[in-house]
Amino acid sequence: NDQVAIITGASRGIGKEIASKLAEQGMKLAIVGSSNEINETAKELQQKGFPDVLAIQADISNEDQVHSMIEQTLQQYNQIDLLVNNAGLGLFKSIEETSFADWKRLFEVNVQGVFLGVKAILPHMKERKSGTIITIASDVARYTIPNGAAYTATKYAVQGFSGSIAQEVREYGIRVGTVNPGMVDTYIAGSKQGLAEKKDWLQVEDVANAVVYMASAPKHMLIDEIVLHPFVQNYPI
Ligand code: NJP
Repeated sequence: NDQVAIITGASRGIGKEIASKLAEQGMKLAIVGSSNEINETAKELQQKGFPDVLAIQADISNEDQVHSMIEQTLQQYNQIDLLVNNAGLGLFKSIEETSFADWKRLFEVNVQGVFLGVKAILPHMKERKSGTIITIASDVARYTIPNGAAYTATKYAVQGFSGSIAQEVREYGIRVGTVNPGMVDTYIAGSKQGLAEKKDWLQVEDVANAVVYMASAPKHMLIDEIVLHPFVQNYPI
């Protein structure tokens, strides 16, 4: 398996586990995060026995940095087979507590970041007539939650974006899908991974396994959406 994957937001949480599971499949990796933590995560993965891990410190809401992230990966590996748009911010506040700055930052990272990544990678995938793009959206992209209006709006946005481009690029052999988890035990919105009260939530490997399943589907098969919840999650539809 000489395939190459870029995973955004891979310094911790779901993205880090996706990186680990894809490496176990034999994929070469470029892992992206906006802080220096990404370099530590790359070292950890290398120490686990995966030498082909390129750490890229980039903010996915910045167009130049996203271009550079794709270029650095191509320089290192010459090809990119899979883009996992995983980086995202959570915000769980009432609308009164949500500032316009909060709203804008959430859209910059969760929506603009996905747009920029897809725009930057498509020329390469189109040229090769192959590639897979998986976006981690959310189960909130199918319903609504109180104290999550801005977050929910960003996830509806990427769901719509992803569905539209899936149709545009299928003629190039490019597959596009979303993985939509419910509550996952991670660091989202200032939380900590491993807290006792989250032990029955989805675990990062549950989401990573879904990504591996989607990414490794045979060429004739398109899995366009996977939705997964913890059994304990009670949600309105
Ligand atoms: O989040 P967390 P999750 N540019 O906070 C990075 C979705 N989801 O694993 O930049 C580049 O543990 C950040 O690194 P750093 C969720 O919406 C989750 O839970 O250095 N990278 C870190 O590596 C999101 O789309 C739940 O701070 C940026 C990573 O992103 C995805 O799952 C439920 C960045 C975030 O790690 C992963 O979230 C659901 C930027 N501008 C959907 N900003 C859930 N946890 O319950 C942040 O339905 N990062």
